[in-house]
Amino acid sequence: MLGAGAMGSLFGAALAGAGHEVRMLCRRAEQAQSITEQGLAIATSTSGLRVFRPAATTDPARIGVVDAVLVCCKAYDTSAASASLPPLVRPDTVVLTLQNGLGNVEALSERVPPGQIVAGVTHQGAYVSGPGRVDHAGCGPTTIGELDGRDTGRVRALAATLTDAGLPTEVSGNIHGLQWAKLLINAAINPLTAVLSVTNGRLLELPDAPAIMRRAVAEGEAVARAAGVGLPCDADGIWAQVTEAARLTGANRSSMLQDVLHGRRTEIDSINGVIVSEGRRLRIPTPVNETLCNLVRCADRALHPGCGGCRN
Ligand code: KPL
Repeated sequence: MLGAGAMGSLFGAALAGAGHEVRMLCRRAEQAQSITEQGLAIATSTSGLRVFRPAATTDPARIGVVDAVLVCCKAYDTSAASASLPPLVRPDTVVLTLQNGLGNVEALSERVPPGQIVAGVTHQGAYVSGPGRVDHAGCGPTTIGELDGRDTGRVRALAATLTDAGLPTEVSGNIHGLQWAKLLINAAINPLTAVLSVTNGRLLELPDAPAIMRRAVAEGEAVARAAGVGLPCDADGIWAQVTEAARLTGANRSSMLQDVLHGRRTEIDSINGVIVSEGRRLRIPTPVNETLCNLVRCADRALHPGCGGCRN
């Protein structure tokens, strides 16, 4: 697992629980030490608190080559994190990105041949609720696929492995379209939850919030279509996916809300920021997404005034 945040911990713990040899590659030594000594505690409403014990280190050379690398770090860290890949990868290692936002495949391609990269989107909801503890707040589906849309044995095997580990995963021949669809879901949910400090489910109950979300999605959809992206459905279908994602992960604090609360840099540039920059390139107006970007930066600065631009 490249990245031991909420999502990396959830996937790593599930795979370890299913009997796979899992190695968590952490950025910080204290994090690796905590996982090694205390394990990863995953809390769910159905099974309570369970502790899993994957191995953890900060040194990729101590892991050596692996069958698959699951990349779960923040989008803005992908380039730096991909420097850890060479000791882990042999010619048949699959590198699966499950990250939010766009640009991750390109960043990973700096270190790994694109033919070894597989992309995925996950609608799992999880957040770090304490040191070494993750709350699994919503079990949405995960979809993975080859970048060129081929149906391959390796992608089917990976999907089966994740499904067997309790992370329901399907295969798609249009993963780029699904990445954009997920980007639109994140563009609708993440910035508003971060600015309003509410869970994903609460967002839909607030007056005006759904209308803002719908406009953010409509702008993103126009940009995606102008860029020639094969979105899996029309605007109503995408909106249905947004509400479904908010419902399935209703108790979850979005990753962007967690980032703002913990004073971490957010992924706003890789989500709404991509809609704005692609919109500029294609001459499609994106005022709502631009405002959401501005608001997230304001919320971040308001909550952490001392940090003088160290994050966004
Ligand atoms: O991907 C997510 C995120 O928080 O980044 C959603 C689907 C909104 C779940 O919280």
